[in-house]
Amino acid sequence: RSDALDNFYNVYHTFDEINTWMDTIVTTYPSLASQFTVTTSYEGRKITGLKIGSAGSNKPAVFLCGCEHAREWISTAVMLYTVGLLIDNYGTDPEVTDLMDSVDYYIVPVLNPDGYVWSWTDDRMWRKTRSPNEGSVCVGTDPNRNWGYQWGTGGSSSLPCASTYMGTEPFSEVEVSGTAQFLASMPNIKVFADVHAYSQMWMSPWAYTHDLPADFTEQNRLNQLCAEAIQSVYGTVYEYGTIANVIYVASGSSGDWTYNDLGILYSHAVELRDTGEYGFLLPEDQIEPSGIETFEAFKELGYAAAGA
Ligand code: PAY
Ligand code: ZN
Repeated sequence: RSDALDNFYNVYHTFDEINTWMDTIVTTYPSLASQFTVTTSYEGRKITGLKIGSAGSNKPAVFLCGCEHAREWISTAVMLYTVGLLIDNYGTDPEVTDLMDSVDYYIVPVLNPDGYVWSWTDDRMWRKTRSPNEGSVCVGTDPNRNWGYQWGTGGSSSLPCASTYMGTEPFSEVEVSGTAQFLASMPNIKVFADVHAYSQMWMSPWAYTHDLPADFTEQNRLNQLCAEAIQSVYGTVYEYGTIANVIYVASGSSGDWTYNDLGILYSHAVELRDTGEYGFLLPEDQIEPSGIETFEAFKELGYAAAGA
């Protein structure tokens, strides 16, 4: 890592700081980076991301997002780190250069900005959105139980106070419906990864059932490549397989919908470091190794998109 923004990447950042950083990236690297808008949150915040890649039209694309769950700060830090590594290595590292010539990365640092801001200002352990629930004092829906495929069929709660509250109906959360619409409008997206923390797992559908999808062999081939790519850097061990089989049944999660409804074969749920020692409170000195090791897996996703 080389550039002047270096120190920026090794600390956690507020939502405002991230937005300012995105502006800086776009103005500093206009040929490699542009900003896009996904949708708007319940409290009116813009959900945006950076499209990273060299010029070229109709390129296949990888979509990566962090902090669908507010407290999982390392996932956002890794999104920022990934942008830094892609840009830094363009023109110097032949692999990354080739990759950015053939693939675009759509990187959304914070998918749930209302929750993310709340986790900075009021409750570090907040997970859900911040939309009110009628008839309840409890706020928020679990956005990763709110996607529309097999919604409410297991591993989610119908109680508004639960941390896995599924919402009143599929896509009740504007962050989720807006992201789904954005993805549906982007046919070039061949690979999807919803990045969470923690547990060190690289997963694919299904989340709603223990049954294996028809494409499991091919999907798990990429899961394994990603897990091995990560392990090759510092030895960090990732489990891999389907979401239901590796972690637990979770209906209404993002990857089931992107796979089933959009036909994105390579739809992933990723759990970053650690395995529970620090959990959501991962120290900042683990941002850099997390960023560097995860980047190796994100390269594999790029190759998969290029070949898909
Ligand atoms: O699709 O990633 C998925 C489902 C599994 C995750 C979920 O519950 O949404 C796993 C948890 C997460 O990242 O939110 C794991 C963490 C440690 C938790 O809060 O239980
Ligand atoms: Zn999560």
